[in-house]
Amino acid sequence: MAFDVQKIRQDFPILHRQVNGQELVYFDNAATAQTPQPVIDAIVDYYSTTNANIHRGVHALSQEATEAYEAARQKIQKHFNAVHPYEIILTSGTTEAINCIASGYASILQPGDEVIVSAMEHHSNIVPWQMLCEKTGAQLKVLPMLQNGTLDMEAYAQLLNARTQLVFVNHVSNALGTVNPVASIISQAHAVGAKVLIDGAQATPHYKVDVQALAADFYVTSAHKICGPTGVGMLYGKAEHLRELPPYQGGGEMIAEVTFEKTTYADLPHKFEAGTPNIAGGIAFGAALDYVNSIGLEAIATYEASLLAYATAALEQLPGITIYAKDVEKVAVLSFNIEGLHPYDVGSILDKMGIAVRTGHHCAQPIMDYYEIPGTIRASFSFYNTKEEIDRMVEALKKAITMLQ
Ligand code: C6P
Repeated sequence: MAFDVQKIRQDFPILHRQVNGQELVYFDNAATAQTPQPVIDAIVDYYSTTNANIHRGVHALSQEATEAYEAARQKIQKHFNAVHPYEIILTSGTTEAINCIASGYASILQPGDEVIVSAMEHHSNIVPWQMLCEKTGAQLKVLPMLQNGTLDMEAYAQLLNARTQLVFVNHVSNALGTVNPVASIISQAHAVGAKVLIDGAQATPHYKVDVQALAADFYVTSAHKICGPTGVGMLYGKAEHLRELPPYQGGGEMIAEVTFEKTTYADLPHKFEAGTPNIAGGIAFGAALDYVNSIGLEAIATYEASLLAYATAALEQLPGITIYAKDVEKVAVLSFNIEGLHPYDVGSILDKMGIAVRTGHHCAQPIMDYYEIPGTIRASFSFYNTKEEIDRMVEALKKAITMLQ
């Protein structure tokens, strides 16, 4: 079936609104993707017909809500090919998923242990590990990046040793769009007995990820990057690793038995899911995966690659442009600067013309430090964007250059 972008756009109500008197061009998909009608319907439907607390009630609503929530967990499990549904912990997002693992290893790591974090991470995949190292006395080693926006895999091989306990790398860089060789990163880490957490926040909107094929120990993402709602995400962990870790938070539903002398914890996944979760969010996360699967992630990747090629060729014609990580394997993210112009000023002018891009360090300051720049302009595309919208951005950039230079 041909990829019909105009038909797909009909599913996204927000794409038909105006911003600053112009039809919206939404190129900030790496920050959060837009929400299609079936996902909005799933949320409205849940609150209209089913709203109740889960895992707690004997009454019909509670049981229906529990079934819908657990069905969503199973959809997520199948989508990412986890072995068991209980290997999927529903969190508030990528950030909480990473913090959950970092908090767990605080009681496992010892002084002298080493952990490796890549130079290309979002702050969410840096700061929790720094905090972990401060608590445990473990040492944080940085896997460096190269000028072309890829990771220095020779340096990685040198960094790995018998003291390495954990490695943290994103599957795709949010600031550059680079696709990292995570299967090789994982297998090399396993060869020295280290475990790997992959931050998949920017990969999962574009690729079908198979956690078993990757042999990932932990894989995390946020629903809102994949057309789902904000405030819900996934922590996948191999059951044996999750069982080894202590709970992240204490509270209702994560216990087996509570007395003042001793509390015992519930089995997976509940051990890591204290308190009332984002029930509607979890159900809508499942609906979002159904939605992207109904289009097909392969078809999405092919279409987005054509947008990236088109936009790269068009932007290259602009005077004074620098595109970061240009000739490497990438998702549809263009991070660039225009000589003499501050990214913020360019972003503000684009906004006046109804075009949403992100500017700044993109919560990945070490990348900006590496390139010695204050930030970039980032246009991140999704499968509902069009070449005509890219033309509009290019025209707007030409105007910005004239106005600001
Ligand atoms: N990046 C961006 O504009 P949360 O906020 O928990 O849903 O996701 C955090 C996060 C972690 N890792 C990566 C690779 C990410 O891209 C993000 C979110 C957005 O790039 C917002 S800062």
